[in-house]
Amino acid sequence: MSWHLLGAGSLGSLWAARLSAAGHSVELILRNEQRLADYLRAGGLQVRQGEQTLRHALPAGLAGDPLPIRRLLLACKAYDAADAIASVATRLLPGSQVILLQNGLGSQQAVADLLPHSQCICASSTEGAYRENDFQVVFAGQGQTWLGTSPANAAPDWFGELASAGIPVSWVSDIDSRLWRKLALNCAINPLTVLHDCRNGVLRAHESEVQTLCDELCQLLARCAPEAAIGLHETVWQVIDATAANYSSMYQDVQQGRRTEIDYLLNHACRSAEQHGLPLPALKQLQQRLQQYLQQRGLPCR
Ligand code: NAD
Ligand code: KPL
Repeated sequence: MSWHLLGAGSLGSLWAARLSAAGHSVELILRNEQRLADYLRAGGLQVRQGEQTLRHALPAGLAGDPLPIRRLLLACKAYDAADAIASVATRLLPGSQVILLQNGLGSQQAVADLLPHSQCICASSTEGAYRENDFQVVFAGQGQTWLGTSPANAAPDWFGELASAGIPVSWVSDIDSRLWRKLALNCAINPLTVLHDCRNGVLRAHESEVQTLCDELCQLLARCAPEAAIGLHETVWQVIDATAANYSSMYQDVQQGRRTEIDYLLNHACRSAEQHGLPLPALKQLQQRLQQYLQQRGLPCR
């Protein structure tokens, strides 16, 4: 059974390369004729890990191609997910399965609403990859990816193929809770690294600010995903220490003038707090400061 990949960027290329190297058929769906021509000229996807660079000449096509899709990996940014899926919706067979690799929350529901006849599988990943050039990806950090459905279902029969292709995956029954936990970590760390213009580790110097945000995020999690609140403060500090020398993904997006995923992280947290009638002043103020900062740099604040 073949896989299709929509969103041949950092994380998606990493998945496609491993599946293909393990003998699975994978076809890329590229955005337009120009991207397809660029890809064909590049001669495939290139993935570098340490000293080793491998090229994977995977077949590629466009969203409008006629072949039906049974298994799709959606690996674009959260803000592109709904438009991307709409472009292939008519090709998805009834009962098809779609893995959603987006960080944050909100895009998964938007996609699921467009696909009433497919099964959407959400993912939360701590793997790290970045693009050096078009179709050239660096595998920068080992990690883990948790997958599951909401409401919980058994793992699909092909799930073992992912692990045997070397993708470190676990099937979980609490994917919502894991997505909320990751969202909370990202809300406690990423916006502050942007506003203080710093690496993650420097947040040790802003301890009370981080603690206040964690207090409020715990109040929000208590309403939305109570298990995700357990030990949040400790985990935030562990992540800050373990990634002290790194710049957060949001920091890197801003530095490179790229749109951030704020709408699926901090904005989503603030919207959810409002829906629950929960006043979270520090989180709200953080959102206002970050939105102002982004606006001043000509970047979208959603
Ligand atoms: P990326 O920007 O490197 O890749 C996204 C790709 O999707 C791009 O190549 C873009 O051209 C393509 N795309 C967008 N819309 C499209 C469309 N309509 N048709 C075809 N292609 C389209 O992004 P990424 O870093 O791989 O991140 C993807 C998601 O995974 C994000 O939500 C991110 O937060 C999450 N994530 C990334 C990492 C990482 O290390 N890169 C780690 C964990 C989670
Ligand atoms: O996920 C992260 C990111 O940079 O997006 C960490 C390292 C956890 C910081 O929030």
